[in-house]
Amino acid sequence: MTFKRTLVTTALPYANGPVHIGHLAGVYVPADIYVRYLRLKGENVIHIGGSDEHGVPITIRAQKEGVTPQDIVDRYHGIIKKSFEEFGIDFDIYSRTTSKMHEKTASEFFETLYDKGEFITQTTEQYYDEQTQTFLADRYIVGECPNCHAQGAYGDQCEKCGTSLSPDELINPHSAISGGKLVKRPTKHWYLPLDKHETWLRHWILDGHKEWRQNVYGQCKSWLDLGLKPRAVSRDLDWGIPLPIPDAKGKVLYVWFDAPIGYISNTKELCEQQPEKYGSWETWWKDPETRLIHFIGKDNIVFHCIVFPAMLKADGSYILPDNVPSNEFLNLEGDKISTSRNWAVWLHEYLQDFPGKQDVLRYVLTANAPETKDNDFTWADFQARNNNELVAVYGNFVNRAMVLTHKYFEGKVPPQGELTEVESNLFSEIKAEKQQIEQLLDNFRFRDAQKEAMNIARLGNKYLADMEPWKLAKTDLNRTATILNVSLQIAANLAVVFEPFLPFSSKKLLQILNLNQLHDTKNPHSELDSESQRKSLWNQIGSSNLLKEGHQLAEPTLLFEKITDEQVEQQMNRLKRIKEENQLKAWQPAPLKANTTIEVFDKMDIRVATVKNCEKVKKSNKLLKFVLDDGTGTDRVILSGIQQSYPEPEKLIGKQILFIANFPPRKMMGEESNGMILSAVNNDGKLVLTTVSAPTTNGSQVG
Ligand code: B3M
Ligand code: ZN
Repeated sequence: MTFKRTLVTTALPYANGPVHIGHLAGVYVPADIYVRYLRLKGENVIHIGGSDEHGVPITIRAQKEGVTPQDIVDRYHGIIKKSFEEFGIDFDIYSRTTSKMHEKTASEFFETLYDKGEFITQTTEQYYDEQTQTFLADRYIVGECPNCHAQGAYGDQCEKCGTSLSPDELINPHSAISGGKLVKRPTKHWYLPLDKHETWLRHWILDGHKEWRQNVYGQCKSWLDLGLKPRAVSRDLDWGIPLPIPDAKGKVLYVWFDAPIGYISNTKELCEQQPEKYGSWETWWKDPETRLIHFIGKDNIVFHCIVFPAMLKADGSYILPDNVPSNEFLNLEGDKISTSRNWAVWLHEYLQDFPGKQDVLRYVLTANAPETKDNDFTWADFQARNNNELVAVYGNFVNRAMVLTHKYFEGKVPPQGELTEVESNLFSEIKAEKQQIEQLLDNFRFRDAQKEAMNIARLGNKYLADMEPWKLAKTDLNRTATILNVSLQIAANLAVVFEPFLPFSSKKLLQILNLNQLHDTKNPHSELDSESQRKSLWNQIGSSNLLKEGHQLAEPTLLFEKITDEQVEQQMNRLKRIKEENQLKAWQPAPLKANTTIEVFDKMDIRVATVKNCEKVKKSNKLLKFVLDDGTGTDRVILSGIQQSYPEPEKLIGKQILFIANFPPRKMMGEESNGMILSAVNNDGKLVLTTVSAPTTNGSQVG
C-alpha cells in the first residue's frame, strides 16, 4: 500500500497541569522527529494536537483550587501550548476540546452512531451524593483502603499503597465533595458494544498489524483475549459535551469518547483556516491513501487501538490508524513521575534553569527514550550526554572545522580540490548512515536513529583527527583546503541530519555556516503543489557540495556548552527537597492497636528520671548511653538507639524523661542496659524523647 499523505496525531494532554519531561519523551519529541523527518523528505504530512479539556481530571483540579473548570483549562492550555512551542514541537495546529468546532464535531459523531443504532443502553446502580445531588465519579469517592487501611483512598486507586480499587471495595465510602454518606441510585448510560466489534478488531490487529511495536501489539492481544465488553460513552457530570439526544439530562460524553474525536475537530479547524494549503479535512480522514499515525503513551493504548477504531468503524466512513507507536514510561531518578507528588521536571521550570537548552533535553530524552521498556531520566546522565556527546563530539567537530577555516582561509570555504579515497569512503559512509537512519525512523526507532546521526559527527571528528590539518597547513595548504572543505561539508550535512532531532541547533549551525534556512519546513502540504516543487533536503545527506567554494562563514561560536557539576547539584537538591516534603505530607497516624486492659498497662513500670549524663556509645552510630537519677540513689544506665535524632547528647543533661523500669537487663555493644527510654516517632522519622510538663520528683510512677 502506498500512501499520499501522513496524518500524525499526538495524545491530547489533560489541561489540568503543566507538561513535564515524561510527556515530551513519551509522545511529543518522537512525533516531532517523525514529522520533521517527513517534511525534510518533502512528504505531505500534518501534525495535529491539542489539549484535552473535559473529564474528571479537570474538575478535580478546579475543585482543589476553588475555581471553575473553565479557569483551569484556560490557564493550563496556555501553559502547555507555550511549552510545546518553546521546545519546537512542530504542530500544524494545537487546539482544544472546548472549541465550538469540537463540540459540534463530537456531538455529530455521537448522533450519527446513535441514529445508526450503534449504541446500547444499560441502567446500573451508581454512588450518589444526596447533599450535592450528583452521581460521583470514582475519583470523588473516598474511604479506607481495604489493603493498607489508609484513610482517603480514592474509588479508583489508593495513592498510599498503589492498589487499583473500585468504589465498592472501599471501607466506609463517602463523598469527597460534601464529605457525606453515599447512597446507590440507578442511572442510565449509553454504551458502545465493543463485543460486537471484537471479530474484526482481532483480525485487523492480530493478523494485520504484526509490525506494531511489541508492547502495543501485546497489550491489544491481552485485551482481545480477555474478551471485549460494552463501554459506557456517557457520564453523569456537569463538565463536558452534553449528550445531543433527548432523555439524557445531566449527561455528558465520556471524556474518552470526545477526546480522540478532537483529532478530527482540530483537523477540520486547520483545513477551514487554510483550505488552499491543507485541502479538505475529509481527505485527511477518509481517503484510504492517507496514513494515520497516533503517537501516545502506554496508558492510552486501549483507547487508540481498540475503542477509537471501533468508533471510527461504527461510523463507517473513516480510515483506521496505520500505526500507534506508543512508548513506555519515563521515570525520574528511579521513581515514577507524579504530578501530585511534584516528582517531575516541568518544562517551563527546566527552561528557567537551562535557558536556550531545549535541544539538550530533546537529545537526552531521545537517547533514553522508553521505546521498549520503562526508562530512567537522571541528571547525571543528562550532564554526561551533553558533555561527552553534544559538546565533545558534535560541537567539537563543528568548532574545529570553523576555527581552522578562520585561521587558514579567513573564514571562507576553501577550494575542495581533488578528493582522495579517504574522502570518497567518508561520503559513502555518510550515505550508508543516511539509509540506516531512514530505516530506523520509518520504523519509529528514534533512539537508534539519533545514535546513527551522532555517528556521522564521530566520522567527522575521526577524519579531522586522522588528517591533522593543523599540522599539514605548514607544508601542504592545498590538501589542508580539501580537508577543511570536506569537514565543512560534513558540518552542513549534520545540520540537515540533526534537524528532526535538534532543530534549534541545526538553525544555529546554519547561522554559523552563514546559510539561509535550509528549507521551509511547513511547505508543501497540499497536493496542489507539484512534486517537483517539493525540495527533498533530506536526500542531500551525503552530498559533498552543500557549501560553495569562497562562501563566507560567520564567526565561530560554540554549538553546545558544558553542563557544570553545580547545575546538576542544584537539580538534585531540588529533588531532594521535594522528596522530603512528600514524606512529611504522606505521614498519617498509625492505625489504632487492638483494645487492651488496665491490667496489662499496670504491668508496665513507667517512671520519671533526670538525665545525669548522656554520651555516644563508642563505635556505635545509633546508641546513646544515658545515666539517670531514678530517685533510688543508685545511677541507672539505659542505652537507647536515638543517636541520629540527638547528635548532641550532652544537651540532654538535666532534662527529665520517662522510662520503663522493669525490663530485664540487656547487653548491647558491651554495655548493660537497664530499662527502656520512651520516645515518640515524629512525622519526619525523628525520635523525640517524652518528658513531663512540670518538674517532677525522680522515681515518680506514671499511670
Ligand atoms: N488526555 C490522557 C492522557 O493525557 C488523555 C489522552 C487523550 S488522547 C485522545 O494521558
Ligand atoms: Zn492502600
